[in-house]
Amino acid sequence: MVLRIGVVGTGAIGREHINRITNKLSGGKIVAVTDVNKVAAKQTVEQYQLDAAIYPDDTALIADPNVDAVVVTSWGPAHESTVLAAIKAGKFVFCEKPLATTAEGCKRIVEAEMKHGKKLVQVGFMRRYDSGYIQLKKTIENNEIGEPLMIRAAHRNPTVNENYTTDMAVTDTLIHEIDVLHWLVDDDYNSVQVLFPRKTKYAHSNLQDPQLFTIETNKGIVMNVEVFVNCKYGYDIQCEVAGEEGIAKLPEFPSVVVRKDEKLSTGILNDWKYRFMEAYNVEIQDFIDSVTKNGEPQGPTAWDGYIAAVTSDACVKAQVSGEKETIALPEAPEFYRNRAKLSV
Ligand code: NAI
Ligand code: ISE
Repeated sequence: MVLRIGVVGTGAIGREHINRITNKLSGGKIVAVTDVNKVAAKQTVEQYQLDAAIYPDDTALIADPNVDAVVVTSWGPAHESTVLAAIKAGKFVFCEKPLATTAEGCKRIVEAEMKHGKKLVQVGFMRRYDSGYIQLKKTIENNEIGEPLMIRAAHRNPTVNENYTTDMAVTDTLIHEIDVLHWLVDDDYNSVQVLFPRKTKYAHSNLQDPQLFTIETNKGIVMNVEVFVNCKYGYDIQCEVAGEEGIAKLPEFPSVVVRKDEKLSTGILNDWKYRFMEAYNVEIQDFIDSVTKNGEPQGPTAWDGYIAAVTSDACVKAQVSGEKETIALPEAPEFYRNRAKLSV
């Protein structure tokens, strides 16, 4: 069976996903697209030579009986209404982060999905599909470093545009660590505090950059996460877990090592697209396969999207207050318990 997919939002990552579904993966076909920017939608259909309908909006796309699943790659504030409409129509949804921009919005999605009675939604937390994070998780689960005590992580982008504000360090960037770090150590967060080091001269006036988040878990693991989005030198994702018996580190992205002119050098990527290319491929293939074979996606759930949003709200509150803020996570309903079963 081929999964017939409609894409809402044909911007940067929308096109990336369209390209991978059309030219790299199997079992999925783009049959419809829409974008508030009509020119972008038309250009995308032409660029990838798609045999796909172009709809004026998400409502019309979701109503198309040829659309089995919806990929939501529009701007964050537009996600909630599209996901809710897709659930109402009983269609599968792959939604890029954030699931919704507020915890209340995510909760509405969770409630709609539970009311529907079957899991339909997968959230684009692709790091759970990255081979480096998977190896790191296995190392921890196999007890190779003993009980995890501390994590040091960094999320660095070379630069961001003028629209990127201080809170987006949480809602747009840290959100990936928020999801992946608790998954890594199988624990829940309970507090967060934020420090603003000296501001880089490369950050524009609306942005405090870099930022340091100290997040604590129920078991007492302390996570120190740096977000630095004008680091200049490249796109760099770091994660080191210190345990009672040893230290485990996320592998570096492989790159040729050159010995030349009395120097040992290796490249660093400059874009998320390349760093997580394989993870996005595995993630979307898993969505297609699990939906077509098992009738429900098995990746990160709407509940994962919701608890990430609750955590993200606490982080933004801590940015403003400068205090240690509580992260009060609700208990997962039966519907979502053990629901994200990744087969990778
Ligand atoms: P973008 O700005 O390049 O593309 C977004 C597109 O959505 C634009 O073409 C815009 O016209 C369209 N759009 C906005 N509202 C719409 C609506 N109501 N209906 C239809 N189309 C609409 O943004 P980008 O970088 O592609 O990001 C899209 C989403 O993907 C964001 O939520 C972002 O956070 C997420 N993202 C996730 C990444 C990941 O690593 N998982 C990486 C980059 C983006
Ligand atoms: C972007 O939206 C993403 O989701 C990337 O994965 C992340 O690294 C980047 O910081 C965000 O702006």
